Amino acid sequence: MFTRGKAGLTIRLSHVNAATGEGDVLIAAISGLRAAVADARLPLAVDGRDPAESARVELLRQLDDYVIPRLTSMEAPLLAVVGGSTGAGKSTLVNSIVGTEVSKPGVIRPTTTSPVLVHHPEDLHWFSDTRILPELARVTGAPTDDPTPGTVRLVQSRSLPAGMALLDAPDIDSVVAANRALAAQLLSAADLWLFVTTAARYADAVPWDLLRTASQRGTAIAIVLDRVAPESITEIRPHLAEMLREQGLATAPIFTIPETTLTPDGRLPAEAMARLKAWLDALAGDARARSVIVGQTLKGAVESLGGRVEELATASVDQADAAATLRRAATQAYAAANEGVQAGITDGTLLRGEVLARWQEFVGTGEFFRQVESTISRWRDRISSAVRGTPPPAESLGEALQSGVAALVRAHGESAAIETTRAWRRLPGGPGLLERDPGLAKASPEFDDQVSAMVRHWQGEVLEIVSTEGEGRRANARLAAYGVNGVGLFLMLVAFSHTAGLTGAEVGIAGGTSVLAQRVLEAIFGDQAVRTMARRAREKLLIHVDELFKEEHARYAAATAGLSVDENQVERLRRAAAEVTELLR
Ligand SMILES: Nc1nc2c(ncn2[C@@H]2O[C@H](COP(=O)(O)OP(=O)(O)OP(=O)(O)O)[C@@H](O)[C@H]2O)c(=O)[nH]1
Ligand SMILES: [Mg+2]
Repeated sequence: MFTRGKAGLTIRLSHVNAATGEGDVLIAAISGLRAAVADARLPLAVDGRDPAESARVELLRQLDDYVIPRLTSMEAPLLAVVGGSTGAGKSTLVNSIVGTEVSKPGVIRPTTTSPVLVHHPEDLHWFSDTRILPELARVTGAPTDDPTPGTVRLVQSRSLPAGMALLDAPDIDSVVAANRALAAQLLSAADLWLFVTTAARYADAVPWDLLRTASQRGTAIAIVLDRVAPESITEIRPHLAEMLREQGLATAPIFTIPETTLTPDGRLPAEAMARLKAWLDALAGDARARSVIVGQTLKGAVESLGGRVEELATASVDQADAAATLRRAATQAYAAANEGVQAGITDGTLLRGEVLARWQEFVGTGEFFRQVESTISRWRDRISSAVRGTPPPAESLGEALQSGVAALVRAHGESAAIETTRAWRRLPGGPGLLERDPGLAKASPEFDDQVSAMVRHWQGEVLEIVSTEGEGRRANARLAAYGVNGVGLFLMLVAFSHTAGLTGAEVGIAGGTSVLAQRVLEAIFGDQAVRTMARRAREKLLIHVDELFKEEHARYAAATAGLSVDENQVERLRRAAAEVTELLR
């Protein structure tokens, strides 16, 4: 359907739906592109996201409103959309061309809020269904003063030929945002823009932004310079022509309509719009000329797809990068938490404070330390009685260890959440995610309980290590004497006891603690076995901590993944665009 000729690319309109299937291939490729664009998500509020999202929506609309319907029905009438600033006289112009009041002109700005599409009665079927502008409901009948948002009014008129329709659009630079958006949508659905501006407004910025875009997309444009005082025509027209040239629109015809008194029924006198009318009549009477215009605009729109989709792909890359950076921040925070716990259980921290106090209670006074070497039986008795549960110290020591370990894990879990939040506040897209899920600012509500349960479970495992190691050994008898629970506590202490990090008197006492506990264990199991058991106890704890942190960490990964920023989005967009551009070669 696109062939390379002397004049570069031309569209052979008649072949689009021909049996060759050439057109169908392009339609299929563009439909694939549409799906990729529709599925694309830009959920993270990073720089440039908002314009990229607007461009995505606009692209999707143009595909639905224009490119796909036009490709699938090249024989549909040419749609000329009359656009421009409010009060430029668009509705007046449309009424004047048609010869009846099809659209209400007005003094209150903006007047036209929903579009009016004028067509020949024979062309009704082209516009009554949702082939183009599927989002707008069709209404018919005489124009009313009541606003009818979300509709397009269909008006039949025999003053237009079959094969050409005219649409009166709301203003493009409206104070009403919905009007503006609708006008832009309508213009991107046009085969031809009839751009109405006035002597007073022709240099305004908004229309030129739109004209520039249209120029880049190769849209067919004709300019109507309305309401020019006859004496300034010679000044304004060349200036406007120069501006058009600068924007690559040198070929756009300019129709000047001098300021006149309107006829009593509000229409432009015939002589004022004679040139425009003649041009439109010529177009209306010449199916080939119309198809050239349709072909030009369609070709421009199709050729613009590659670049526009690439912009969306680039914005998607930014999204993926931002999501990866956010995820990395969480990963780092939880890695630090794991390291923190690991350091905390080996640097002796756990043997401070409460644990130390309970240990002292457990083993009694300094006398105990002095006597222990020689009177092992005495202190064995002491421990066995403690383990049988009557005196509280063993339990208290177990609890102190439990809450010490739990506090350590909690502190690092909490600070990983806080650290991740702090990082996310500064990172692109992060604040939005935190707003959406305020729970991310802290550890999960279940975390506290999970930590307690995990530590209890681990203490059970330590007892298992002790009883497994004791099985079938001579040690078994001694183990029975001290009790598995008591020996388990000793093992926990040894697992946590390194003097690094302790200061002053604590070193002596904690050092003594571990030495004493270690001696007892070695007496039961032998020194090599004690080292292995202590390592296994530590490892098991660290594995459980890691599992818990993984769950905590997963919330942040889920927050970024839950946005459905699909990893393949970039590739899918680029592949779909490449399929279309391939066909244009
Ligand atoms: N004297 C004179 N008045 C005009 C001319 N064109 C439009 N008007 C008046 O200017 C006002 C605005 O004209 P409309 O046709 O409603 O303008 P519009 O561009 O459709 O405006 P919106 O629908 O708000 O975008 C109306 O009161 C018209 O009667 C003209 O060429 N000469
Ligand atoms: Mg109007």
